[in-house]
Amino acid sequence: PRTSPGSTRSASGLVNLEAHDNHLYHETQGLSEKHLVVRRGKPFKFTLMFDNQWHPYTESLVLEVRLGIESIFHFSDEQLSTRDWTAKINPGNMHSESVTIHLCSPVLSPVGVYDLLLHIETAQYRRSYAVGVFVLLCNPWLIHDPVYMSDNDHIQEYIKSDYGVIFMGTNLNICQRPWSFGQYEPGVLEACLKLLQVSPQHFHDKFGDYTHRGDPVYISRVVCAMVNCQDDLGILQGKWQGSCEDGVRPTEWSGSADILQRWVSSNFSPVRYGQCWVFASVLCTVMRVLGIPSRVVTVFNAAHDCNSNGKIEEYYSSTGEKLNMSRDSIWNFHVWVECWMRRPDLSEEFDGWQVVDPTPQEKSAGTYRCGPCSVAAVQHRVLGNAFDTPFICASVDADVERLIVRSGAVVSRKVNKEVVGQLIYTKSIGSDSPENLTQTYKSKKGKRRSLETDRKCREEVGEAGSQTGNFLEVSLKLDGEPIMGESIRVSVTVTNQTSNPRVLMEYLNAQIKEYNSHAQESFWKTQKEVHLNPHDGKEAFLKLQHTIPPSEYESAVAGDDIVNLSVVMEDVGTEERVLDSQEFNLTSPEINIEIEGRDSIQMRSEHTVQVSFTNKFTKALRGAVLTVEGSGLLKGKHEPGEKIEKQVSIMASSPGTKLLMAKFSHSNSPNAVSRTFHKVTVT
Ligand SMILES: *[C@@H]1O[C@H](CO)[C@@H](O)[C@H](O)[C@H]1NC(C)=O
Ligand SMILES: *[C@@H]1O[C@H](CO)[C@@H](O)[C@H](O)[C@H]1NC(C)=O
Ligand SMILES: *[C@@H]1O[C@H](CO)[C@@H](O)[C@H](O)[C@H]1NC(C)=O
Ligand SMILES: *[C@@H]1O[C@H](CO)[C@@H](O)[C@H](O)[C@H]1NC(C)=O
Ligand SMILES: CC(=O)N[C@H]1CO[C@H](CO)[C@@H](O)[C@@H]1O
Repeated sequence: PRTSPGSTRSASGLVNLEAHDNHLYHETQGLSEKHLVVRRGKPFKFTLMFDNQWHPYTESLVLEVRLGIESIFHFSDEQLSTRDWTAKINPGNMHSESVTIHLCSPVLSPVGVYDLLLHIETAQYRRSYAVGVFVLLCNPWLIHDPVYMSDNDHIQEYIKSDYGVIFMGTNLNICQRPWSFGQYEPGVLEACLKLLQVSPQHFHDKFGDYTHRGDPVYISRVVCAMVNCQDDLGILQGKWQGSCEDGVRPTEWSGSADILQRWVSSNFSPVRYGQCWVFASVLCTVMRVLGIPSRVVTVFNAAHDCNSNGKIEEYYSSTGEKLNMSRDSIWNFHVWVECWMRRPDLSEEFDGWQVVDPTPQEKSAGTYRCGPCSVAAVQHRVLGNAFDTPFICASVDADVERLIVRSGAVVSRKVNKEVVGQLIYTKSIGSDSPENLTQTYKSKKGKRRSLETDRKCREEVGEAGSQTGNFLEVSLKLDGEPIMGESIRVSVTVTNQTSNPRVLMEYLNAQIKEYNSHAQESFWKTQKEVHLNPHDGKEAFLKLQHTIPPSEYESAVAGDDIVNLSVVMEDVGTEERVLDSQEFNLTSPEINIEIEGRDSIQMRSEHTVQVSFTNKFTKALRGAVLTVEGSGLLKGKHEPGEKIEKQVSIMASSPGTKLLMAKFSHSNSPNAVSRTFHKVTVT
C-alpha cells in the first residue's frame, strides 16, 4: 500500500529487535524491560519480516535514526559510505522475506533514546515505518570510546555492579554502609535518560545538547548539576540541620532506585533529603547506567574552603568550645564520585579518574556542580585545569589554622597541615574492604608548599604573644566502649615536670560533631580547679575521672552522632593552656536479619525473613518498635509493631543487589535508633 510521504506507520509485527541477543552482546542485560539498550560503536542487529511490504527489485530500503526531534543521521544500506552510522544486511538475505540488519553507531554518538525508522522508497514514492526505539549508552569495552577501561574486572565493579560500600564516620572511627545502586530496578534507566531530557542545557538548546552528549565530560557536568535540586529540576534536596519529618532522613536511604523512582513519579520535584553520600551515590548510579565507569569516594576531613585562601580557619574559645566564626568548615567525611574518562579538552596526562561532586557547596560557572576535575591534576596541583581544580585541591590539602580567641583577641594560633584529606577511601574491586586512594591525590610538591606555610605560621604564633612553655601535658581517654543508654566514663590525665606546684583549671565539654563540622552548642560542660604538686622533684601526675549519665546526653545525642569531648587544662598563673580531645560515637545494640535459606534468592519467589533484636540494656525497654524496609523487596515500610522480633516475607521482581533495612527504636531513649542493612542478591 502506498502512502503519501511523511506519514509513518507502526512496524510492530514487522520487526524483531532481538533484545535478548543484543543485550547479551552489549552487556546491557537487566537494564530495561521496555527498551532495547545497546552500546555505541558496536553493531546490533534487528530483523525485518516483510509480508509483501517490500519489493526488493524495485524498491530500496533506507534506514534513519533520530535522536529526539532532530533527524540527525540518515543513511541507506546501499551507500555504506556514510561517515558515521553504518548498516549491513546479511548478504544472500536480500531477497528473502526476513532480513537481518546489523546497525552500528559511531563511537562518539550522543547518549539517548533514538527512534529507528525504515523507509521503503522508489524515485516516485516513499513509505515510512517506525521500526522501534533503542537506547544508546557509552561503551567502556570499546578502545576508541573515551570511557574505555582495559580491565574487565574494573568494568564489572565500576559499571555492572549494583552494590556499593560507602565509608563514613571519621578517620579514627571509620564505619561503612552498603548501598544499592539499583541499575537493574524498574524505571531506573528511564529516570537516568529523563534526567538528560529535563536538564537546563536541553531546555535551552536541544540541538546543542544532543550533539554534545557524546562527550563524557559534558555528560558528567550536566548530570552533576542535576543530582542536586539547586538551579534546576534536579533530583535531591539537601538537609544538614533540623527536622526531616517532611521527607526521609538522609541516613535512612539504602539505595538510589527509590530516590530516582520518587523523583520521576513526583514529576521531577526534588526528593527530600540528601547529604553528600546520597548525592554521590545517586550520581554514581546515573553514570554507571549511562556507561561511564564510576565509583564513590570518601575523603576524611575534607575541607570546604569558602573564602578560597587555601586555609581553613577554626575558632575556639579559651575553654575549648568551638565557635561559629568562620564559614570555612571541615567535613568529618565528604563523599564524591570519581568517573573514568579521557580528557581530550586537556591533555593525555589528565585522562583517567575525574572527581565529580554533586553536593551543592559552591557554584561552578554559575551552577551548583563541581568537576569533572582530573585526579592527576589535583595530585600535580595543576590549578588552571578545568573544572574546579583549586576547590578540589583545597578539599584534600588545605592547611587548618586553629585559633583560640579570648575577649575578641586571638591568643593562640596553630597550623596543622596533616588534618585535611588524611585518608581517601573507595570500595575495593570485588570486596567490601577499602582501597586507599590517598596517594593518588597527594603530591610531594604539595608538602613543600606546606613547609613554607609552617615557617610563616610559627612567626605568627610569636606575634600573637602567647609564650607557652609546654610544661603541661594532658590526655583524655574513654573508660570502656560508650553504649547508648549507659553512662559515659572518661579519665583525664595531667602530667608535668616542674618543680613548682601549680593551680590548674580543668574545663571539659562535649559537643556533637556536626558532619560539616559547624559548631554546635555544648550539651555537657564541667569545670573545676585542680592542684598539681611535684613528687620528689619527679613528674607530677594526676588522674581525674568524670561520668556523663544518660540523662545528660540522651536528649542531645542521636544514634549516628559523633561526640567530640575535649578537655582544656589552664595554668591559672602562667595562662598556659593545653588541650586534648577525643571523638567517639555511642554504640547501639545490634539487630539481626536472617533470610530463610541463603542471602541469594530467586526472582518472583517468596522468602521468609527473621528479624530480631537482642536487648542488652540493663533496663527493660518501653515502646520498642522494629521496622523493616527494603526497596525492591518489600512494598513500602513494614508496619512497625511493638515487638522485638518479627517475621516478614520478601519477594523481588527484578534482579540485582537489594538491601533490607531493619530499624529499632524505643521510648527509653528516642534518639537511639539502631539500624542494620542486609544484602540480598536476586538472580
Ligand atoms: C561507632 O563506633 C563503633 C566502635 O566504637 C564502630 O564499630 C561503629 O562503626 C561506629 N559507628 C559510627 C556511625 O561511627
Ligand atoms: C574536638 O574539639 C576540640 C576543641 O573543641 C578540637 O580542638 C579538636 O580538634 C576536636 N577533635 C577532633 C578530632 O576533631
Ligand atoms: C593510605 O595511604 C597513605 C598514602 O600512601 C598512607 O600514608 C596511609 O598510611 C594509608 N592509610 C591506610 C589506613 O592504609
Ligand atoms: C554556625 O554557622 C552556620 C553557617 O555559618 C550555621 O548554619 C549554623 O546554624 C551555625 N550554628 C550555630 C550553633 O550557631
Ligand atoms: C610527662 C611529660 O611530658 N612531662 C613534661 C613536664 O614538663 C617538662 C618540662 O619541665 C617536660 O620536659 C616534660 O615532657
